[in-house]
Amino acid sequence: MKGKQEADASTFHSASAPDYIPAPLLRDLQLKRLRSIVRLAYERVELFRQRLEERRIVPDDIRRLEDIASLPFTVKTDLRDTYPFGLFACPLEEIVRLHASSGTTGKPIVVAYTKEDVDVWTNVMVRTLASCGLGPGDVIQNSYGYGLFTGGLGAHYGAEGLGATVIPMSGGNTDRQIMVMRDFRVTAICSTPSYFLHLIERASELGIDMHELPVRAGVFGAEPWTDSMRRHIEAHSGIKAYDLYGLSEIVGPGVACECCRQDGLHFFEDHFYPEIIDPATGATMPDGEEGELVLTTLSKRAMPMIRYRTRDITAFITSPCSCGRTLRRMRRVSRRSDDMFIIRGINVFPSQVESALLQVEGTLPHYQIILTREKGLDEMEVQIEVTPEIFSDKIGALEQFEAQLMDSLERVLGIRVAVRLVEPHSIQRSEGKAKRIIDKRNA
Ligand code: DLL
Repeated sequence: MKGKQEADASTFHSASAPDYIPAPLLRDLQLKRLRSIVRLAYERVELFRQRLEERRIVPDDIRRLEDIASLPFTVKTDLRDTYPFGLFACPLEEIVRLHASSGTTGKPIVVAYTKEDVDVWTNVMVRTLASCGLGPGDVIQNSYGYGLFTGGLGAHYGAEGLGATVIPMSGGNTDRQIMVMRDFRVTAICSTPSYFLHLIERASELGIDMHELPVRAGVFGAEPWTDSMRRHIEAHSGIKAYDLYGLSEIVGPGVACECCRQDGLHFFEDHFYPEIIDPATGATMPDGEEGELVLTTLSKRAMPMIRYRTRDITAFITSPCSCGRTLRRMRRVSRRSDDMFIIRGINVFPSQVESALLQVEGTLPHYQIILTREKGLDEMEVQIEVTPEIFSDKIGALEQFEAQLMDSLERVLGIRVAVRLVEPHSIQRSEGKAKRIIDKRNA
């Protein structure tokens, strides 16, 4: 086992070998798998066959990887419209697991796995944890929720496959999480970044300094978070905080993950083919430019996804990574095209608010954005917790601090919005994905 900050490129598990595959071999493998998955979807999924027929395309037309651009997109409503099992490419007899994601409105989307699909998922999660410097001997506390959400079981199978010791905590019961972390000598934790923040905070209330514990790595994802949030987490816990990305429709966690360099997330490209498109036109973006991430599963049998529009906004990093992995990287997903809201004609993303707030010393990374409508006009208020020292300051000093935050927000957003300082702990903590926006406009 390594010391607290010692994960490095030399720490990787043998299952990580495909991470270093030479590019031409990877392209050959991807093309072979793409052709086979397109054929499977064409033969077994009615919606996909219809869409290819409308375009007069047959699976054999896919001869080069670039031909993927001729295939139709799949979108979230396709999953809702075919609820629950309409996009399955296998009979139920071959399906060993179902997960579902509730989303914000209406029916959940349902996803399915064959035994082989679960093996692929385990493989990418083993590689994920290995790329965060973990291996046998590590004690991994898994605080992602177990259940229909893919986080819990995804990380669980990965940790077991890696040969680490896994503690299946699930989310919630915060005091017990901290006791386990200390008493079981946990070396790594998997959770949403917002839940880990809550753990740090609660540990300190209980008189436990995370710096003193053996925990040295966190594998965080399932929600957008910024580099400022990473710095806060690392400074207040002494761990290295890695970013893990995934979504139910594609596999769950394990689509892409950071390595020891913490500079972009490597896609597990042997199983998922990424593209970046212009969300308005659907055209492929020039390499390195920001756009919507589109993913194709190259090996999933139960529910192949062809050109799935994730709504997540990112860009490819074009330079090779100094860790030696040949897998392409993307910048961290800081926002979704559909969590943007418009205030007085200006497009705002929660991640912009987060980075503007955390630039100011004395803020805590707990905030909420409240949207209201008064006399037909949209108003936005940002509530942010501040340190007890700031909060107990004189009124004049508080007003000055508020103004400082408003200035910082104005610099980033281009509009002046209301800020309300609130006491530590007044914003509700999440056990899973944090709720950043309270939209009361249509209430
Ligand atoms: O959140 C799977 C997951 C579990 C990923 C645990 C990582 C760790 P869904 O509930 O289907 O699946 O939500 C997927 O969450 O499209 C993104 O918008 C967002 N998301 C996931 N990971 C990240 C991340 C899981 N690292 C949706 N950064 C995705 C930013 C993320 N957003």
